[in-house]
Amino acid sequence: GNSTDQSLAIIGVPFAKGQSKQGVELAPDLLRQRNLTQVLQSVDDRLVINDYGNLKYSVDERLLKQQREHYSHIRNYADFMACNRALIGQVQKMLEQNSQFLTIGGDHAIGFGSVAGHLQHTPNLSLVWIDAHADINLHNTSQSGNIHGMPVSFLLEQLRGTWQHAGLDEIAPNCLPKDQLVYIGLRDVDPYEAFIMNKIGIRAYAMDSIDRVGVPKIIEMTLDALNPQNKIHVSFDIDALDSHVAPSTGTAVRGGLTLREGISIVEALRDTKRVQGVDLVEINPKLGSEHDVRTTVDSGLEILKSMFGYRRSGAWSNIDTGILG
Ligand code: B3U
Ligand code: MN
Ligand code: MN
Repeated sequence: GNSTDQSLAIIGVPFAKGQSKQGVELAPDLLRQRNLTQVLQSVDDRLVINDYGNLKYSVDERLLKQQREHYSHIRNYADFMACNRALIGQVQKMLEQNSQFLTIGGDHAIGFGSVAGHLQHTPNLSLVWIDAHADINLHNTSQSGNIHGMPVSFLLEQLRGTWQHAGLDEIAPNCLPKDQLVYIGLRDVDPYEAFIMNKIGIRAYAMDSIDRVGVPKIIEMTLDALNPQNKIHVSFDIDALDSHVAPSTGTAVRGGLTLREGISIVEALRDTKRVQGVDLVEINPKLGSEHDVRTTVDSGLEILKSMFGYRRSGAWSNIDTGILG
């Protein structure tokens, strides 16, 4: 389409090697089965939606060598890098052809490639990471060895030096300054992660601050912190939501955002008209009962609807207003 058209690119990334539970790779196709495109289309009938299918990648000898020599203590480093390298290219291509993109995981390891690809296209970017977890471990602080707990450390200017053998300056030279990152929803942060965040001064609205001041104030502080000239990337881990509304996920944590709080937050971000990239990750259709899976997917779809234009108060911008005579 031409440049005045609003168009949304969708890419599925069925990557599950950032953690140890099978099933999270099934989410992109399950969301499609649940009519993702039609659901988003029903929210905004002027939006052109282009589904690019599921990402493919291949691991090469160079990455296997990096893994053997430097990162053998974390699981699946070579697969992680190969997948994210492909995703970085894919996101840039999608943004050349569309005004917005949506990445569907897969686990949150793909947050690296999705945001890094976005940064290569749009260097002046702000990132809102909505998650129960901070995902900011370094290769030498992670207790689990799971790389879905590390993607943010690959993105931040102040931390990428800790990945000195990963060739980040080649695959993703543009990185994120720490003052353009805001976390929302945290409630399961490792001690080393808390230390790192505190040390470099990262803005994080954990569940206790949400309890103290409420979601509207958290939204206000988030928007105040982000450069108003920047586009926004929203990386939404479904486990940010309370485990009652999102039970089918690898590391469900109780005491999370209600669905309404999640919707409020993404509505406010959407209303800035600056959201250019979105991730929805960590839905695992193999965990829990059939009812749990349905509940989780329904919650994910509600979040995406609000992200891409649904108004709970009703929309009347595109109707025949002559009806009342
Ligand atoms: N911080 C822990 C746990 C974790 C991170 N992300 C999820 N779980 N989903 C880790 O493994 O790094
Ligand atoms: Mn996460
Ligand atoms: Mn999480």
